[in-house]
Amino acid sequence: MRTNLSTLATVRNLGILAHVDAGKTTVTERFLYATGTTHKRGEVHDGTTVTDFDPQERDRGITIFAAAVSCGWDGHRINLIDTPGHVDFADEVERSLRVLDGAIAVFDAVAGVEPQSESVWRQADRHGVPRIAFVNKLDRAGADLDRAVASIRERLHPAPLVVQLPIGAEDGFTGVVDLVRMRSLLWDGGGGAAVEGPVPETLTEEALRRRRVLEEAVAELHPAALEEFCAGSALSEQTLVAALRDLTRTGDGVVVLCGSAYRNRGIEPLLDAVVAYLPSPLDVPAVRGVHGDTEQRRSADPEAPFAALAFKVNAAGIGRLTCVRVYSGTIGKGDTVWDPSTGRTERVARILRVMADRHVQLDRAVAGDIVALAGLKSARAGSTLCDPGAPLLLEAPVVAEPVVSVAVEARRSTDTGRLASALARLAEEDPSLVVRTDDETGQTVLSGMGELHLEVAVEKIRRDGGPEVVVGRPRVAHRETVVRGVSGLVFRHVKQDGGAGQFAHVVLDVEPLGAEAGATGFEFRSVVVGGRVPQEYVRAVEAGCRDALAEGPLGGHPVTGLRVTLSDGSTHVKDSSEMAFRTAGRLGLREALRACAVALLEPVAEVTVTVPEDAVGGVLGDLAARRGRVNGSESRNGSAVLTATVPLAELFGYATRLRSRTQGRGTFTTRPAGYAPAPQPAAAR
Ligand SMILES: Nc1nc2c(ncn2[C@@H]2O[C@H](COP(=O)(O)OP(=O)(O)OP(=O)(O)O)[C@@H](O)[C@H]2O)c(=O)[nH]1
Ligand SMILES: [Mg+2]
Repeated sequence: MRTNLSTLATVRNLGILAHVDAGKTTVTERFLYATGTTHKRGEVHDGTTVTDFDPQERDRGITIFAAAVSCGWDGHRINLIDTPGHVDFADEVERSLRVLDGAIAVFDAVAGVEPQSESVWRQADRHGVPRIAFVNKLDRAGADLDRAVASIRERLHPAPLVVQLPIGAEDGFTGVVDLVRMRSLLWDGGGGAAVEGPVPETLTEEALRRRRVLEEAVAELHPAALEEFCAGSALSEQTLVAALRDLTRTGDGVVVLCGSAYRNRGIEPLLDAVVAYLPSPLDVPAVRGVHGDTEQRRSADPEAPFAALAFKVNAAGIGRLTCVRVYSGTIGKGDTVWDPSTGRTERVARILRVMADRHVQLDRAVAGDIVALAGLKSARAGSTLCDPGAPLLLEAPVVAEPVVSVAVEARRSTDTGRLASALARLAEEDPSLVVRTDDETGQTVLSGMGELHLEVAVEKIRRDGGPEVVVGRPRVAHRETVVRGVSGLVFRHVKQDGGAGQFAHVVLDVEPLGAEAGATGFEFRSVVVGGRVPQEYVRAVEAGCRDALAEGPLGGHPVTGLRVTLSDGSTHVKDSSEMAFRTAGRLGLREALRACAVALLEPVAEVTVTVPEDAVGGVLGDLAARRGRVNGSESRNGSAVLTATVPLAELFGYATRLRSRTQGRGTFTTRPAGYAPAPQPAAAR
């Protein structure tokens, strides 16, 4: 059976992105209900949603693991990834974005753009993922669509294109006017389907005015629309829809819809907008991969050789499932696939489509689809799977570097082996978790993106029937940086005592990368003249320098924020080799760093605290005690919103502290804000 391309045009792979608690999981749940995929509406607070299926997600009421589900709407297949909003799980979002063609960004109509909405928005920008916006929770007291849209315009995108006008507000929010079709949609209290009708008379004038605003905004951005607008000073529905689709796909505009997922209002038009505006796999650029030194592009063609990217592995539960996005070709049950990073061939035992709580077995999956494969033993999140006859390596998602670590140990020494395998399984499912053994103490150290991330990981071991674990105090990952460099450091690596010798001579300059300590990254350049050091040896010196960055002179922390210049060097006719120059680079930079002034850096976070006005004083005092620097405060609906930069090391336990200080009325969110100089006492911790 051939899949023709028109079938692919009806596929939408999309993610739901937002700040914590904006309502992503609730939107997902309502999509499944509206499309008839489920027959009961699950609730986050009851622990009954489809995508928050993990017991910890149900207990904590938050999404931890991105979950893919599939549903059908208006002749289209929608593969949907519900992502976590908490910053500790940003890596799940990153991997999901890598395989998505489009996204819905969800906003809380009271809070507008929140810190993590901004972070995920930038993440989606980096991946070039087209988006539409859904302003949720219009039923809440204090909800305000216009204000939320203003915050989108101010902080995320200059051209939000609002295509609906709410009918009623807060508790009385009952429907929307569709400004594209100029019809009203009303929902009853029972969660039934939308009832369509004419625009209510009381809203006609306002709806016409807003339609006009929309037309003008679209005409300004879209040449064909502008032409029609200039000719007749209006836009037809057809032109408007086509232009909105184009603007969404180019990212020049963002369609904004609104509703209340909880009350099941605004869901069908959101599904319609997904179908109308977000791209199909055919509309996105061909994926890039490499084979050897050659770059290849594969478009979403079912007839091309098979290539897919694994973005998630679920190792626990019934059998190991690998979630993949198929980029090209077709895969059938029983086929073998090749993983170029391990060089292994594996057999696909089953292909599954995840439909809410049940799995539908498929005989095959084609380019553009997102499915789960059973039977793969070694593929990991980030692995490429391809046709053994047409090898290709797709670019793997970037894994964030862990910033927090804890020492873990089995309570009973007889459980050490079991703990090791439980940890290995965790790291396999979540590439942002790193397990290593501390060279000095011999302890097993688990590192991740934050306190919650590690807490969830350790709890998962227990829940999966693993051994009892003793967990040490969390520690942050320090870095070292150069504050004053050296120039003209001469290093000779010479071993010429008989047999094959080694000779490499390098002269290195080291300087800080940024004006302020806290700049991260590493730059390397060579200014050697006259070919005194051949290109391949220059590359070897760079590789050696990178090796040396792993351990700084202060406390063996990774070194960042420096530029190394190879200014001179020489070779020996017989005894020079890439290996010798790599060694010279490593040992030379190590020596140079000892001669530099080096400072310790610690990770810092930008913290946004929302508290009742009467608690501000205490919260500010507490932030100061935590070495926090307050950057701003504003008041929003009777609450104070404080932003501060605080060292991550001082944030351990902050959630509990804030809760008790504010009788549970305070909330806070964090996002990574790079590194800052650490004071000496912190260095000693
Ligand atoms: N009033 C109101 N509450 C809502 C609405 N949508 C969701 N909620 C509630 O807001 C809370 C958070 O909703 P979730 O759907 O879990 O939010 P989320 O974005 O998935 O959260 P994370 O996955 O933890 O980032 C839950 O208690 C929901 O019931 C809405 O439209 N109106
Ligand atoms: Mg969620």
